[in-house]
Amino acid sequence: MKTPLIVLTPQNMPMEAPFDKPYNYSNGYNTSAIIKWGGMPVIPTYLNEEQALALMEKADGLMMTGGADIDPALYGQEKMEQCGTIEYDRDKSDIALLKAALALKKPVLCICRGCQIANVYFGGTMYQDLPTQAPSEIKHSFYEYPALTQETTHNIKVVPGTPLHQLFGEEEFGTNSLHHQAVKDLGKGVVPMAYATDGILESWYLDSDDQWLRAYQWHPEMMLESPHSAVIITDFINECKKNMK
Ligand SMILES: [Mn+2]
Repeated sequence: MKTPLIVLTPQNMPMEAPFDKPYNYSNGYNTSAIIKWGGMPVIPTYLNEEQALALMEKADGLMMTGGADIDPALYGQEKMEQCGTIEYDRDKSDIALLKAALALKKPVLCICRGCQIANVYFGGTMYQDLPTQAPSEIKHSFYEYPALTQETTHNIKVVPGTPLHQLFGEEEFGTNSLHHQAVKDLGKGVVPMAYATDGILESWYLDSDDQWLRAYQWHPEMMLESPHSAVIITDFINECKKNMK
């Protein structure tokens, strides 16, 4: 059976002496979800463009994972006080991996921060902080454990005719929600697939005939028992398998 190699955008954890090189890691939900639904996760360190291209040549797909806020300078804004800590090296590495995947036409699954940085890469902008810039009755930053892994926080409305709608045939379903930022202006080719009931973008896909890219603001990989997660992540893994030699 074919098992596609899926590169996960990594995080680096700074360490102190004597282990003074950073640890390279990814959240265990990312690796568990990829393994559960038939892929082989690969976690690199931060990569420059040349290294990212060399790695993606050997891989079958890219998963842009969750994490810290994105540098607002990347979408032409000053950093607000409510914006979180920026991991500049991670921004550079994430963009290098995304560029490489796009150059090689490898399928890309974007989760949370991944959904945001890919939109910024295509020229879009962000709400730096939803509570101050787009107040709503929905609590998008619902981090309560263990609820976040299995329970739904808010509903999303699926845009008819989009790939997400075709996957389920449902117009509305519940998701978890672990974000205080969100997509504001759409980048070039970014097509909405779902909105939260307060109008915040929760999913989009790239308008392209030859590039598969799906983005989700929620965390399907954390909802390991959810039938929706099974379908969303299997959809990505199946796309990666199609491109295997
Ligand atoms: Mn949300």
